[in-house]
Amino acid sequence: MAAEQPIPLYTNLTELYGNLGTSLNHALRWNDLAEEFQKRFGRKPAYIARAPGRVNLIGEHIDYALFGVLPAAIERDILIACGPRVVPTSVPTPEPHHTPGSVIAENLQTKYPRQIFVPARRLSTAQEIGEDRVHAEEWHLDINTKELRWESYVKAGYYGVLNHYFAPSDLATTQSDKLPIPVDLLVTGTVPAGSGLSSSAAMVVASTLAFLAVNGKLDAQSGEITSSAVARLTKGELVKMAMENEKRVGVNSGGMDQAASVISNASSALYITFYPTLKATPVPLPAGSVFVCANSLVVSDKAVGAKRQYNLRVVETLVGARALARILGVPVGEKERITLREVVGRLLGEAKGEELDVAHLMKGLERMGREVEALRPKTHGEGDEELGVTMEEMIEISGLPEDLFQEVYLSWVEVEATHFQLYKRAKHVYAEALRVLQFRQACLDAAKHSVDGNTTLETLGQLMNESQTSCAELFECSCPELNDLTQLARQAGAFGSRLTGAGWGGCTVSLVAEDRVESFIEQIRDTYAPYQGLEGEALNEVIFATRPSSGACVYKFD
Ligand code: NG1
Ligand code: MG
Repeated sequence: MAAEQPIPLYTNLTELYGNLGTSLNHALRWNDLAEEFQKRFGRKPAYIARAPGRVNLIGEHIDYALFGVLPAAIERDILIACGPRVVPTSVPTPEPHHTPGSVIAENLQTKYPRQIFVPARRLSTAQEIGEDRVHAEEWHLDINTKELRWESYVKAGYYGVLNHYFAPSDLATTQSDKLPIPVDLLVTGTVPAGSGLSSSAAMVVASTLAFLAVNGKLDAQSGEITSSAVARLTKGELVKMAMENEKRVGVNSGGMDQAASVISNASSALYITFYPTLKATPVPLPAGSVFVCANSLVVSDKAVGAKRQYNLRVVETLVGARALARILGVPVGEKERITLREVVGRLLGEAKGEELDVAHLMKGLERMGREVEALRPKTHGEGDEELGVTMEEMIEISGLPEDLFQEVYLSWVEVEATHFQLYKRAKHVYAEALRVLQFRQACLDAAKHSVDGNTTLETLGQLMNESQTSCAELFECSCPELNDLTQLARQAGAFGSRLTGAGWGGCTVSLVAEDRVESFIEQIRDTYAPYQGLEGEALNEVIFATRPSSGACVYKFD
């Protein structure tokens, strides 16, 4: 299975470029980065880690409810060149960058200034272990979750490597092999930030890989290295680490982006499921179809918006799941944060650790589309329903006493709202989860030639359009520019068009017939006001056809 494969670690550039399946352009970027690293740090890098961004074809805001999603990695990626820093052994006054594990991080983009950071030991927040609240020691890096800073994602990747591979108690040791080494690194990237193409996950995955590699945690056992070595860590393990790491930046995200960035291959999209465990299977895309990304140019600031947007949705969908479980008589542990996926599973008698087959799941999702009506807020007057429910009403619907509700649903996440939408969010999630399965089925049928090409594209397009409407009206994660851009895309001949990623700005994805891509792009250029007058590279920066790309990898210099 894809998630059990090892992370590719290349030692041969021709092989690397072959597997990336791309052009000279890529080779030039890798070369330039290595040369620039040498210029800045005085020696060749030891490794370059690569992680791609992704486009989500369908399945928005359902990964954290543990439903399957359908993204593909894109060719745009983050590259991190890194190498161990040689530290003078005896200096009269040691500087921060002489300390074990210290990092000098630079970015090729000048708007992202150089950073130096040093991990420290500290007591972690109290954790419950059995009956006791204990304070464990951990490696710590200061991450500012209040504002968007480029180095936060580098630190997030490093965090997990430090805490998984180095014991904080060893900070007092004199045995240098037990300590993380001082590292220089240089970042470059072509995934636009805040655009829904997951530059954040690409940064975190690349950073995790870079720190693993430079600390010698990725190499195969000696003797195993051939032309393309086999690393010890599996793709699934890296996804888990990158997911934990990304949460350090303050967004309680699901695992779609990290999984897509790590596991994808160059010829297909991925159907990724998270329940009962992470699984990814390739989905062939129909011949003659192209997915075009167009950036609305509204930047969605995750760090600032999380409390009122993303994290709020996470809480609303979780509380909605508990409320539904209660209404439907589905058993839930007192402190359990049951997800919408588990509610439908348990309702249909799915045992723990088992997985319903697709046909059953689809039936269950259709049923949930009806059951969810029980969550519709009671109205006292016109417009009430739109408001949702208050905190007090929400606690009552959950059936938990207030202190327990606070502990289970609010103590670990920051949200800011006076009203909560359990009904609309759950309704979106169940319908969107069903659309993902229908989309996947249509792709599989087309691959078996049991349906003609154009009918498939129309079916896929319609599912994408329904997804957009649901994101706009029920999940309320669209914005006027995204609504406008998807509408213009349909007028320009797309079979379907929707926002991709978290929304509230960022990119749309449109399904376009291969032979119409050029005219499609031109028409959007002429009709979407912020694109007017753009040509050549400037136009290609904001609207471009994507090709599925291969997942994250590392190149090792000799
Ligand atoms: P973006 O913001 O596009 O990277 C986010 C989450 C995903 C998923 C989508 C919505 C992160 C890292 N990722 O993606 O897990 O929930 O929103 O489908 O926040
Ligand atoms: Mg992101």
